[in-house]
Amino acid sequence: MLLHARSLVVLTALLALPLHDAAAHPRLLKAAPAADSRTAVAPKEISLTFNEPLTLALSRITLTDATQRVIMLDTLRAGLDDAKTLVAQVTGALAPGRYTIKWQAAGADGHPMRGELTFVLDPAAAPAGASAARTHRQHGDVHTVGAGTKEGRKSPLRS
Ligand SMILES: [Cu+2]
Repeated sequence: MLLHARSLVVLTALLALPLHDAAAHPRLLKAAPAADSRTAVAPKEISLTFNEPLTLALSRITLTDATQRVIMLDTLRAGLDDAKTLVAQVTGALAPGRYTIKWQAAGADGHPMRGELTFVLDPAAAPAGASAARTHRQHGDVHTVGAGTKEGRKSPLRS
C-alpha cells in the first residue's frame, strides 16, 4: 500500500512536469523590426524581447533575404540591463526586399523555442519618424492657436 502511494506520487510528478515546462518557455513579445512591417531604412540591429530571461548560449538569431542568403550579424548579446531581450547588430548590407528573422530562444530550463518573422525593406515606405514629425506639427498648431487667442484678447482693449 505504501509502495502504491509512492508510485502515485511519482506518476503525478511526471504528469505535472510537461505542463510546468510549457509555461516556463520564452514567448516573443516584441520585435524590432516588427513582424510584417515595412521599413524605409535598413535596420542597424535586430532586437527581440521575450517574456522571461534568456540563456544567451542557447539562443540564436539569423537573418536571411528572399533568396535564403544569410545576412551577417554581429555576436548575439542581451539587451542593456535586460536579460529578456536578444540583440544582434546587422553587419551585412541590406538591399531592398523581404527578410526573414529566425530566432531560437531558451529560458532557464534550456529548452530552445523557435520562431520566425518577416519584414520588408522598402525605400518607398513611410519613414519611421513620420509619426513623430506629425506630433511635432500638432504641437505647432496648438502653439499657433494659443498665440491667436492672446491676440484676440488684446483686440478689444485696442478698439
Ligand atoms: Cu522546457
